[in-house]
Amino acid sequence: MSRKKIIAGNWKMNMTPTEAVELVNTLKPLVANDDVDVVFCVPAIDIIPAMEAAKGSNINIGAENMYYEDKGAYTGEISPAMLKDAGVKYVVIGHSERREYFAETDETVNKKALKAFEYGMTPIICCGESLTQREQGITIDWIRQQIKIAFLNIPAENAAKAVIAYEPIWAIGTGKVATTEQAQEVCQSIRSCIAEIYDEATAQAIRIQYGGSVSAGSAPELFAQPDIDGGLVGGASLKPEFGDIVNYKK
Ligand code: G2H
Repeated sequence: MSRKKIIAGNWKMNMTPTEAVELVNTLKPLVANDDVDVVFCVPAIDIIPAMEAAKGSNINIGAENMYYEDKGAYTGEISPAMLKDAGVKYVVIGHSERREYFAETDETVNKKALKAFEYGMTPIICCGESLTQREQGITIDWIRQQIKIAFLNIPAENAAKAVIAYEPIWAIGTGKVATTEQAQEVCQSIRSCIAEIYDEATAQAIRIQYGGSVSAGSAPELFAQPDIDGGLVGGASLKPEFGDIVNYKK
C-alpha cells in the first residue's frame, strides 16, 4: 500500500506570534509540495496567527499538546474544543519532553488520543526509548507497550487515521540520528504491533514517522525505508532547511 508521507515540524517552545508569522511566510514557498502532507505543530499562542499566515498554502497548522478533558477548571491547559474551533487538524500527543517535564504517561497519552479522535483531529502519537533502554536490549518491548496502551479503546477505523512518531529519546536534539536500520527496525515493529492489535489493513494504513535530529542530509534515506512514512522534525523545522526536508526527493 502506498501511504502519503507526512512531514511535520515541531516548533517546541520557540517563536513568538510575530516570529511565527515571519517563519510561516519564509517557509511557505519552500515547503510547497503536494506529494507530502506538511504540518507545522506550533505553540498554542501561535496557532491562529500561523494559520492566517498559512492561508492559501499547503501548510496545515497543528498543536503540540492538548488536555484530555472537554473544559473546566484546568488552569493553563488548552482544550480539544479550542483547537478544533481554531481549525486544528493535527495534535502531537505524548512527546518525550511532555513525558519527562510534565509527567505525561502512557495512560494520559491514551486519554488524549481518544479525545483527539472524538473531536475529529488526528493525533501524532509519540513513542521512544531512552539510551539505557536501548542498551538493555528492551527497545522493541518498550515501544510495543507504549503503543498498546496508547491505542486502548481506539477503534480500527480511527487507528488507521492516526500518525505514530517513533522518536528515540537519545536522538532528540542531540544531533545523533538513529541509523536507518535502527529506525526502520522499530517502525516495522510498530506496524506489526498495530497488525496484532487490529489487522493487516489497519497496519498498512497507519502512518509512522521517524523523529530525532532529522536533517536535510538524513531525510532522504530515512524516508525511503518501507515503514517510515515521514518525519517529526524539531530544530530543522525552524529553518529554511525544512523546505529541503519536505522536498527530500528533489
Ligand atoms: C524530536 C524532534 C522533534 P529534533 O523531539 O519532535 O526534535 O529534530 O530537534 O531532535
